[in-house]
Amino acid sequence: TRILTVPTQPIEGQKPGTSGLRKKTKIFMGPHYLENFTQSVFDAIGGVRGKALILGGDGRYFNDRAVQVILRMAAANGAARMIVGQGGLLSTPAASNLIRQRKADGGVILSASHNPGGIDEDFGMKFNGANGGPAPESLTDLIFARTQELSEYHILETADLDLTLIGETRMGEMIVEIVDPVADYAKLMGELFDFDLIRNLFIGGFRMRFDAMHAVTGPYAKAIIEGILGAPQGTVVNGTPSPDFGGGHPDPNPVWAKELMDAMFAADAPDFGAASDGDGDRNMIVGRGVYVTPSDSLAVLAANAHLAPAYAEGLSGIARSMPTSRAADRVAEKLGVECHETPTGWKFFGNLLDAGRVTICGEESAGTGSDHVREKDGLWAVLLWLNILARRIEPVEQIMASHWKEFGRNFYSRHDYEAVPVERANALIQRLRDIAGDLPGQQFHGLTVESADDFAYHDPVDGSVSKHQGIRIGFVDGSRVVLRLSGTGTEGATLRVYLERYESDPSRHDLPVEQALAPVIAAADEIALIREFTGREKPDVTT
Ligand code: VG1
Ligand code: CO
Repeated sequence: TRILTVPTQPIEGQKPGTSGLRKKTKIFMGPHYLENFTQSVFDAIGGVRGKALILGGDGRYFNDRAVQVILRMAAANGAARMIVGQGGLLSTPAASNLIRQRKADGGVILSASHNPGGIDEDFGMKFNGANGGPAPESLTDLIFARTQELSEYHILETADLDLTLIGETRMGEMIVEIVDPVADYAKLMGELFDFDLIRNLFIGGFRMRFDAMHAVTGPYAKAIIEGILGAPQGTVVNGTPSPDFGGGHPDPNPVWAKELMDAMFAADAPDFGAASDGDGDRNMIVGRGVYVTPSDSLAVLAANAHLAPAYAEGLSGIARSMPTSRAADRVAEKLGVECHETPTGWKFFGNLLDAGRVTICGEESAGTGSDHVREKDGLWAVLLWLNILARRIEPVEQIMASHWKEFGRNFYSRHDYEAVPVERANALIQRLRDIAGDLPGQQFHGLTVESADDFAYHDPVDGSVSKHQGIRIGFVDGSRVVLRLSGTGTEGATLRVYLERYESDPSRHDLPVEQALAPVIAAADEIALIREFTGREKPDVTT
């Protein structure tokens, strides 16, 4: 083995987005691309000499190659130890947990999450710090700056390492420890929830369908739900991770998890359905004949968390990303705990969690989690739901109805316009920034604007400010429209329009969502000129 120092040049566009760097797989496979970014991460954290890092990914195409390259570079840069998931696999929450359990200096996670995988699809890489959470903006800025001045990287000339056998081995001077990706995570879940109670639920004939969408949660769900909790074989479907996720989008929403939706709305539907995304940090919850929106799921989990052992003493606070519906705020108010509104992306919850100011966090995009790790956690949300169902012995539909009765219902939907030309999407947002100040007092489709701004977040823990996080338009009746551009896409721009309307009257809680939101949808288009700017008559994806 020999350490090579390879001359290189900055590569344009290596700017981490909402959740790490995401690009077309072929771009990541291009000359020096992965190497440049990896070296930039190592340099930005002050080098890796003598450090221990966690490494793993969601198993998508190029995961296996990238792991070998990163190991060689870590060895060449003097890392003391790399802890790698067997086969190069780790779900995002399991990686976060390992960083914390093993007191590692951080971790590298290979994933483009819910984006499709394959040689013609997407790949991604993100860095998490010693607290187990995604690098904050201050660090991603440093990483990006480093990519723009990089002139060389270091890599060990050596053969690939066999990652199939659990145990310790070496690469050059560096120790490589290959671990079971599931074991530590399953143990943590057993400490948080009442597994005996859930086991009894299944013994009593409760039926569930967990759709792993051919992604990384398959092995986790099989080990925990079918293995430890004793659900019948076949409860977990699409449970073997594949490099292209079976050709689908591993995005757990009613559009991409249609197979699960169909099963849950069929005559012989199971009691409970759930799905997870590519890297296992998102969750989708469906009852028999009822889809639970992620915003509602966050509110229900927060209101019922005390039914699970880990949260029996209550919550310190609740945080949600700005576009997430305000259903959780009503729960926080009732519980008398802190409530925070943060920009989109899990990295913004880190400080609040570290400071002990919030216990549960969530995003409208199907991410929910707690202070047990520093990432959103798909299977955790599913297990908390199971724990609540085992305690309440009520169908999901009834739990939703009584929640809305108690707190009112925040009707909610998200409209995505994908692959919009970047200039047009930027122009739409810029125009809204320009007119926001004049909107209050104006009427659109019977709705009077109360407030409008471009959201800026002031982190109450470290005082940092993050500007331009999305346009918020609030109406006098409590309805709201949020517009922002996605930071995870790899083609053109994706415009996300988030629509919300509050209804306190229980006799109106059964309205179809699109009907309840109709005036808000119309007002959004009139204010933002969505059709005009995008050239589209309707959204590509509605969730
Ligand atoms: C999307 C979601 C956001 C989530 C992010 C990463 O970001 O909206 O809530 O945190 O994906 O999730 P954006 O910028 O495209 O709206 V994951 O599971 O893709 O790591
Ligand atoms: Co994800």
